[in-house]
Amino acid sequence: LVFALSVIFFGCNTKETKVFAESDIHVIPKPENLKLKEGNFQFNQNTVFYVADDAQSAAAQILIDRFKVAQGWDLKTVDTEPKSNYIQFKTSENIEEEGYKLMVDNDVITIESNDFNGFLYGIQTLRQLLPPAIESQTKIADTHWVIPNVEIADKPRFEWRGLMMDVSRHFFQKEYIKKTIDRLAYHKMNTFHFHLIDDQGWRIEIKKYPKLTEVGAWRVDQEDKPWDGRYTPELDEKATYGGFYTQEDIKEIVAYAESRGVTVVPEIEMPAHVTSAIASYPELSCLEKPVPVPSGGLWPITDIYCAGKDSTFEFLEDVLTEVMALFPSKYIHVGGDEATKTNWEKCPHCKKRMKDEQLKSVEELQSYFIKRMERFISSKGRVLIGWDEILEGGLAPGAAVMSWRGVKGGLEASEQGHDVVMTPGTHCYFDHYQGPMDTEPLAWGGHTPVSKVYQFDPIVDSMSEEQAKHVLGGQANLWAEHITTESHSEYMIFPR
Ligand code: TNX
Repeated sequence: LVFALSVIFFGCNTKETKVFAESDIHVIPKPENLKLKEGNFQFNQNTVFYVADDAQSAAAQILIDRFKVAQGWDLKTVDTEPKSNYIQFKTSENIEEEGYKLMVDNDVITIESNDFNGFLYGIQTLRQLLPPAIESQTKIADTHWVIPNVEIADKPRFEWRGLMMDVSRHFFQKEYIKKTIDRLAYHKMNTFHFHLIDDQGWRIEIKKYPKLTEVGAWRVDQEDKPWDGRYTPELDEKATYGGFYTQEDIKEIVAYAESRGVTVVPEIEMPAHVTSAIASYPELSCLEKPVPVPSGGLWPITDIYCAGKDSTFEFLEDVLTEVMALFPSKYIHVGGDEATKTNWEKCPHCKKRMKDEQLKSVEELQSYFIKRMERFISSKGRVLIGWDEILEGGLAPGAAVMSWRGVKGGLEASEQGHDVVMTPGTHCYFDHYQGPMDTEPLAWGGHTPVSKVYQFDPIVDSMSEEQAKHVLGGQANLWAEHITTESHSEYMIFPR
């Protein structure tokens, strides 16, 4: 009987009246202003999205797609105003970048914004107000798609809200990258930092240098055993672990991210963390000796790009030219971290470079390296960003800094007038433990529970107002030396 009645109930699409309390609302991150009102809005198969342009219908599409999968409905967009039961979009010049206003009433929902991300975030808030079943990957029966009447006004505090994923130490499939980007957008994050290169694997197809992925993308699978620091070239033919993204894959990922208001910032590491490149083209290093792509992730590895040979810079400019054609992002990340410079001290090419350029130390040689790349990147209208080591020995004025060794680098960079993204290891490293070590999967070390992450503020107390203006925002980093599966990655990223 209950079954029969519910069939009739749903079949007739009766309006559900539900009384909501504030504690029923779980929008993450918490909106700046939220007012719960009386009444509610119920979605049904006749609900339509009233849109005026492509940006609005692209935002609507995100929720239309969810209703399709979770309920089997084909909700429509329309361009004339319906009488009732619709979501309308209004362009409002008074709303700040990426901000939005959401008004939910009994018969109509209004999303106001001045840009695509704002409309999208209004939609993401609806997605979060709906019952969790809206996230289902299969068709769900018996759900009342009812949400409370609310008034929400929200805008981001920072323009850079990022997550970095290291796809070198662990190769993540394209579909998983897209899924992660969708979840970033769900949480109104807008930047995906793609750590494509590291010692343990080169992960992006470069047409001019095919060996980067023929050789550099593959290694012996020893993820369970950290690398012992010895090169064992005889293992090369067993190098079957790895993978890479073709240029078509990259285009697909970038387009998918764009449809979700997420910018993909590529990272092409230099001058260190590049054994995978040296394994492919040994002439890139000072030693010019063949090496295999190492497993595990123990640092330090001392073989890095030669800073003396012009051919190194030609190679990097060629690589970056292909990379910039694929990624429209304003920022291009060049790594710059943890460069052991012992080879540079002995290399005749590097010594000559230091003499010719009147450089007094290998730190100044690294600064020369990064400044030279900065000239190239800025000549293409992009902005160089790198890990805080790029400050050592001086940095080109236009470059931006990612502060990872605590907030020190960020303080120094912002003092010097550089823009900064804060990602201190203490709060933003999701390769750290989040609970008692004896109950957790192997992690890099450190203890970074969700409560600590929640205390993270990209603006440091001791900053002047001028410095604070240079803080673009914050970012979480998932380094993957110890990550072996997608579900393990999920566990480390969420809920932090
Ligand atoms: C340092 S953070 C690195 C990474 C490691 C990470 C492990 C940074 C710029 N470099 O290569 O994966 O520590 O936590």
